[in-house]
Formats: sequence, C-alpha cells, structure tokens
Amino acid sequence: MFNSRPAVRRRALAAAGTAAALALTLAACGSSDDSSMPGMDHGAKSSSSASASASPSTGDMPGMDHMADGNGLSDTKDGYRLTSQDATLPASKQAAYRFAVTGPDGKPVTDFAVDQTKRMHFYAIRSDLTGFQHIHPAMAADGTWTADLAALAPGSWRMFASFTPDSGAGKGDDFVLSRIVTVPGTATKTPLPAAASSADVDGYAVTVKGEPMAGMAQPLTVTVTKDGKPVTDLQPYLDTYAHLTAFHEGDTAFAHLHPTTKVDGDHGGPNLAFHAELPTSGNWRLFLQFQTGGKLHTAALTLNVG
Ligand SMILES: [Cu+2]
Repeated sequence: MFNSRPAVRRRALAAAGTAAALALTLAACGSSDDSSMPGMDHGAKSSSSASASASPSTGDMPGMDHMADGNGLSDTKDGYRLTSQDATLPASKQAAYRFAVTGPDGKPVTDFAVDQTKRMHFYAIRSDLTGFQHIHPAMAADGTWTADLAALAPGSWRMFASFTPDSGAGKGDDFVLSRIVTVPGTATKTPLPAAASSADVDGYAVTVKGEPMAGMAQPLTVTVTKDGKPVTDLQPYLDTYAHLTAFHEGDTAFAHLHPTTKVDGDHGGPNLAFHAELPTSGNWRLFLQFQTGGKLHTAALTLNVG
C-alpha cells in the first residue's frame, strides 16, 4: 500500500504531463496561423520539398507541365527565389504586396514568358483556405512586382507567384513559389466546408464530376448550369472557359488544373474537361473561375482526394 502510492502518483503525474503536452499540441494546431511565425518558414519548406520530390512525376504528359512545378510551398527552386520585404500586411483594407523573382545569379528577373495571357499569375490564400484572390500584378522596370490585394482578414496568408522565365537557366520552365504573410489582428478560423460535387455562384451552379486520386492524372468534368439549364455563353478567361486552382487543407499546397477543352469564341459550356492531378490525398479547396457577359465568377467547393 505504502509502496504503491508513489507509483500511482508517478502514473498520475505522467498522465497529467501527457494531458498537458496534448493540450499544448492542440493549442498549437488550433492556432494554425502560428505557422507564419518567423523561423517556421524554413521548417515548412524542408518538409514540402521532401514531399514534392517523393511525389510521382508526370511532367512529361501532354498538358501536365504545370504539375512538375511541385506544390508551390517553397520560396525557392532551381536557383530562382521569390523575395519580398512584406512579411506583414495591414488587415481589412486594400494592400499592395511587393515582390521580385531573383534568378540563379541573384539578380531580379525581368524577362518573363506569357502564359495564359499573363506574365505573372498571383494567388493569395488564407491558412484556412478562405479569402482566395487571383490577380495579375504589374512589374516595374527593375523587376519589382506589385500585387494590389483586396482587404485581407487577420491571420496567416500564403502568397503564390506562378511564372515562366523567358531567358536564363530557367527559360521555359514553369515555377510556382510562395511566401507567408502575416496580417495582424484576431484571427478566427473558418472550418472547411464539407466535400461537395457542386457549388453556386452568382446564380450559376457548377458541378464537378470525377474521382481524383492523389498523384494520378484523372479526368475531371465541370458543368455549368443556370436555373437548371445548360450554360453555353462562357467567355474565354485567360485562354480557358474555366480557370481551376486548388489548395490543400492543412499545408495550403497549390495545384493548377489544366483545361483540355479548346477555347473557341464566347460560347463555351456547359461541359468543360480538365486534367486533374492533385499531388496529395485529403481535402482540397477548388476555386473555379469563369466569365460570362464580361463578368468574372468564382465558385468554390471542397474536393476529397483519395
Ligand atoms: Cu492568373
């Protein structure tokens, strides 16, 4: 009896210690916005590059060239680097994010190839996959890009730059690089909506058919309807009838889904074919952008990848 007591106490203490450690872990997970803390960037980078190199490469498949970009979670690849002084941006008002791409020689790159009608595609996404922005920044002569962002909610954001150098060692290679930006304030996490096969936006219904599998190229069909009727007046937007980007729950890994439907005038739809290759399993937030009557629509739905 006397001897068992310390043992019981030790177990109780050990249990208390485990509970405390668990609570700390939960607290750390709960505030996922802490991933933007200085010094945390490099950890994310090394793990992301490891997973990128482990994923199967299908870069030689037609139309799959963007899949070779990796998951976009690093700020550097093949000597190219996304640089920015803007580690924080103000909350709840328009903000300019300034950045540059430096090449293997360390100098800012100014020569970019046009891809899908633009020399630079820029995406902002909050750590909970809300707040998606897809914009096309302007470049100054010295290679400094300015992305004019709409109001950002407090929290941790990842800024992605997607580009193709038009000279130098990386000429013709597609890059997606990213950096984290902190927006000060009280960050509230929005739970990811449940997986769904359709989403509504601006009176349109967008339905996605297909069974994407991690790391495999799978056909994905997007159908656009309005009031139950097929939509056939989709306009070209960035050389496509629908621009699809996806971000992975947890690490905000990036994927760009490429259309296989050819663009031919202002009468796209209702069915659009894509090659989906999402490198990892889990939930992806899919953003579908399409244009009608000169207006851009952005639908979002959660896609579960097995
Ligand atoms: Cu773009």
